[in-house]
Amino acid sequence: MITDRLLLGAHVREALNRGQAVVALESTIITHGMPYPQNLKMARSVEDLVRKHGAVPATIAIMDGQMVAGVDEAALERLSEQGHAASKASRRDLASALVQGGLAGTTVATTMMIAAMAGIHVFATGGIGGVHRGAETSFDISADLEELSRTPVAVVCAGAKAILDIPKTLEVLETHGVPVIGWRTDDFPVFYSRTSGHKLDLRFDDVDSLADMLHLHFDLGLGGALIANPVPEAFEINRETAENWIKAALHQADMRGVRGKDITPFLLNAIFELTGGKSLKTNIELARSNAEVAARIAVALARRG
Ligand code: PSU
Ligand code: MN
Repeated sequence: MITDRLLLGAHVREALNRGQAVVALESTIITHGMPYPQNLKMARSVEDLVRKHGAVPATIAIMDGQMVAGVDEAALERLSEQGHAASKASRRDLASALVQGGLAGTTVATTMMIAAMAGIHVFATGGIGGVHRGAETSFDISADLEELSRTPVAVVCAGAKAILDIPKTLEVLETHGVPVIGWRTDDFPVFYSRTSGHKLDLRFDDVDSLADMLHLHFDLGLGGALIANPVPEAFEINRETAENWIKAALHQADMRGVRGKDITPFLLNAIFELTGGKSLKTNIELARSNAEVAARIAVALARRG
């Protein structure tokens, strides 16, 4: 039974029972996306922002044989301290991570799955996985994209890191029928930078119209949706600078032959080190901004029942 393995935090269970707004948050960003202790600080501050905007935060992780939606403060600390010593669980790893026990950070794909099982339909993250550069030979396409096509959760992100091939990522999302919605933008953002030069066909500027659209999308059984919220201007890094970081990180990965599930964490860490931590400030601020937008959407969706 799923219910034996799914544990809802008391605050999350109550909110869901009352039909209140809940926002899911992922944990691979904590275990594999940022170093300690900044990861813990980010995780707490993102939860606080969700609360401040009227929703209940549900950070999702795999802990000691259970899928937990709404981890407590002690669990946030454990996840942050373990970092890369925890495993990284995407869809294919879910059952084995549960059987193995211990801690696993959930990627966007697994966080969506667990959120949907719990009855949560809005999720905030930093950046999603996508089609990697060179995918035409490596076939490296994140399971996040397929999950978006089938699982009814709206994922608010700052686009995708330009460590990915952005046009191919957008093409795969289109093939899978995933709406990619610009939140107050016409241009797909690329994590550190507000624009990529790749235009989006869908744009929403007010939260009520977006909630109407999402409500119908879920009602029709059309799977998930991606909401792209550009990093706040004050923290933006220009595209050339970010591109130089990324090229250097990709070069390192290539030299060391990093592959598979290790590539995304490797690149994130390489960029952190290359920039002497400068990339981290932007990373944290965009996660915070996404949490705020997600909370507002969740509140509007909760009103629609
Ligand atoms: N991109 C980021 N930060 C992250 C991730 C991606 O800028 O922390 C994490 C997310 O959890 C995402 C996962 O779901 O990496 C994708 O991994 P992969 O490419 O192995 O599917
Ligand atoms: Mn991959």
